[in-house]
Amino acid sequence: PHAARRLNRQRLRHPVLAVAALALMASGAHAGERRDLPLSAGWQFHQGDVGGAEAPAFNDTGWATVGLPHTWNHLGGTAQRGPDYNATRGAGWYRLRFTPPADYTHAKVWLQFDGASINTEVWLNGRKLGVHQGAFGRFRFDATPALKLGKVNVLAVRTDNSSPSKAGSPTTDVIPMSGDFFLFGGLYRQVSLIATDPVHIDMLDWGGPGLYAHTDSVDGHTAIIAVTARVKNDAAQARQVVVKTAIVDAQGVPVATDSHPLSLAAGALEEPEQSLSVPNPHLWDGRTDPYLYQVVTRVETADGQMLDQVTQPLGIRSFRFDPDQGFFLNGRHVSLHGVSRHQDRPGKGWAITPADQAQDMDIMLDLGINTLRLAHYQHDQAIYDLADKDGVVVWAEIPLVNRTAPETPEGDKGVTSAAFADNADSQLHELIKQNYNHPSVVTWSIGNEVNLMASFGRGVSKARPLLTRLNQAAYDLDHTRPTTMADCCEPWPDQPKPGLDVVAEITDLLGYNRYQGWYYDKPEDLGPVLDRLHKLHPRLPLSVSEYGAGGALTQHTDQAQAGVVYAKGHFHPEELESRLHEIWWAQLKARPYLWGTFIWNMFDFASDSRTEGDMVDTNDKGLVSYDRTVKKDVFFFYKADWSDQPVLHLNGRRYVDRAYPVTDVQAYSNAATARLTLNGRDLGTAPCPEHICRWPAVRLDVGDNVLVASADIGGKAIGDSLTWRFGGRADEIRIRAGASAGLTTAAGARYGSDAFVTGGTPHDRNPGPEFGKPDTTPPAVTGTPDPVLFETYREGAFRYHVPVPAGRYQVTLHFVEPALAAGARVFDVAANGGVVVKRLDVAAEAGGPLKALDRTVSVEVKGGDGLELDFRPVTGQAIVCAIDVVAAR
Ligand code: GCB
Repeated sequence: PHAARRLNRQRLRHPVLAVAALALMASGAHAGERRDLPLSAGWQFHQGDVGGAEAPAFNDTGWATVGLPHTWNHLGGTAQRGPDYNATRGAGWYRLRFTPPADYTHAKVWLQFDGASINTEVWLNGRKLGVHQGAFGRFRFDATPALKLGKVNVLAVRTDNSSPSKAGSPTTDVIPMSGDFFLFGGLYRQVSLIATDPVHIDMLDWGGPGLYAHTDSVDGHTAIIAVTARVKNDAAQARQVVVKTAIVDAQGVPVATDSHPLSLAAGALEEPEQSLSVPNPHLWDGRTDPYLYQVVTRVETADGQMLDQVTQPLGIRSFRFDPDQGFFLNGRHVSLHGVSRHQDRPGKGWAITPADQAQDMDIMLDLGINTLRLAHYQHDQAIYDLADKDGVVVWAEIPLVNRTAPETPEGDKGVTSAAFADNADSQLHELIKQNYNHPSVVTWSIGNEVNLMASFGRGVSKARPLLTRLNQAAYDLDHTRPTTMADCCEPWPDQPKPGLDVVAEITDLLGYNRYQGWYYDKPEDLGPVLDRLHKLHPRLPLSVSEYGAGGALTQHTDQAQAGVVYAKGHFHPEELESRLHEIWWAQLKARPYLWGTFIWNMFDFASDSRTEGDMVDTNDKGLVSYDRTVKKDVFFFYKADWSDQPVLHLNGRRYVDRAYPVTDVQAYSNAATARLTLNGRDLGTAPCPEHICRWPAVRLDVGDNVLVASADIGGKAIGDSLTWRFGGRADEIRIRAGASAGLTTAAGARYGSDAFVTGGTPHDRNPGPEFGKPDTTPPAVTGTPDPVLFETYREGAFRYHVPVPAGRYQVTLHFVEPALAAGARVFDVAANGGVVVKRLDVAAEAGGPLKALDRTVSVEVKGGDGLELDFRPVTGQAIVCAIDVVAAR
């Protein structure tokens, strides 16, 4: 018997054989298998509106021929803006001629759209099948009455992604109203024609599979699986059927079966519930062991003829969330760390392929995530399938973003229209029904930053009634998963914000989107802020649903790792993104009460409201570039912590042309120590605490600098290398005080960004256009050919330790008084202890504010300790805009 069973297993190893496994249960032959005809190729497309295109005879010969997935929008990832995106939001028409097989006789035929954006109207042979509102859910129409078998049919589809604020737009009540992401238009997922028997598992259940399974209970010996099939009889006569369900293991072997006779009146829908007991269940255990069963339900005639069959994934697992201890999977604590992801790519927009989905998942797994927030809407089934298969725990959500009321004057007062609320509810139904069976999904999110507008002082948030309705709907649809949402703006008890709802404690769990040190506060504030929120809501399991910083591949700053970190407008140096994450992650990791943390964002993504970093229409907070080709340095910081692969990555590989002859060198690694050489010279072995290896104050050669790092991880040698260039001189250092970016003057002098400094505070009179803030132009400084050099300054009591070799130097200090009158600011400057500038009053000497003033002194630097410039206030605060230290020649 043993051998026989083995043979049986081998024969059944192929998943397709799961079908055969079920056939073993059946007493006779079967006929009615579903037929699925993809409608991907040969569509005619017209961008814009056109009258009468739904009519079969309409002449579309001038239209473009396209295949699915398709969108007409192409946005983001470019340095220059293309055609105004608003012009490309509107209608797009698609027409397809196709011939369904003549042998679909007695069948029901359904048109399935896996997702179309945003408002979709569908006609078949001139007959309107329906409208779907919402860009993300799958939807189906009954095509049977309009379909002509064996003949040419004409399918016409009008999609419309007009902004909801446009007069007459069909999207005025369709969520989302707004958000920091672009809503691409069109048939951006697949369309297919599915034929079933008149007696079938329901096709019109919010786009869902019609078959729903969950684990009722599980212990070491047995799992009880509850399976509900919605069985529909669209035939004109009553039918006697048998609903047969099997749970099939990963080898294709049925491990539990159940048979349920059912009487179906004509037109009836029945929902028999079956309870199956799986002995010795093999658990779905996250990334450790994402074991999957399948639920196969088949409807048969009383004499064993198959009428319909549906297969769904099943992962047997239990999980819970604890407000103090975080997340538990199958009774074991798992600290969930991961990312959020958007579904777009350059050139393709949302019209991405299964290969793109798989590549995204591969990159995320390589990073080492064990959780994924699929923001801010329902993604394609492919990615939930991959999460099941790879054991990634998923936060799934609906696109209720920023606003819980329509974009109308009424909506600005927080008044939600019935249509708006119903649409949010429909999209929640679609999300839950369509993703119910994915073991990866552990929570349904009903909203994101719903009181952001009110926190900006724009409109009023009265989110509670709608959120309460959605929360209840989620429970009614699925009692097995808790609800959650992502909050931006909860005010402190001591800082009330009038007109702003506190939405915490509506849902079972909560996520906070936190940008301490990016949009507000300081990066070190993140942990204390979370502790306050945890104290405020002691029974509420909390996560950080977003944290992140922009990182541009072509923008760089010096010495961010030494503590000079601040962002300026659209200037998003990659080094700053890395540094902020180092500070944030140390704090998040130290807070075990958080059930999960989600970096915003895995990939750069399109957002028409943004210009930042080096790109327009792009949010550059990705760990990976929009086109997926570049992993930013910070990717390797997390990979070193999260993945079990050996990591050694030298940072700054895109900052090739260096401003300073002396710089810290840093690598991310999960080795204990790493060794560094520069042009073959040994720079020593550095420890790598918290996965950061650092070689401070490395002196570069003039010309090329080949840096090679090496380490040993578990007996395996690992290495990384990069080449920097230093085109300046070893005995010349020019520092732009207070600035995050370097600068080259009109005369060609190269300044690095602020560095080598302790104390004081950086200031920028021209912070540049910032997200959500008006652009500013500072008043110009006179008396200099380089006014930009005088836009930034450092102020306070501070010291620069300039690493120049011994010798005589000309030290030029550049000053401007930004605002104060003569007498208000007086200070000394000492060089290596001796006062070289005494009682300087910039306003008095320059003749008033905003007038440039230079002071040059000659200083002898002895020994190897470099030059220390000490700015000592006498009255008010000291100040400096730039410092040149140039060897006297
Ligand atoms: C948020 C939003 C997200 C934005 C992100 C950002 O809080 O939820 O949609 O993209 O901030 O980058 O500002």
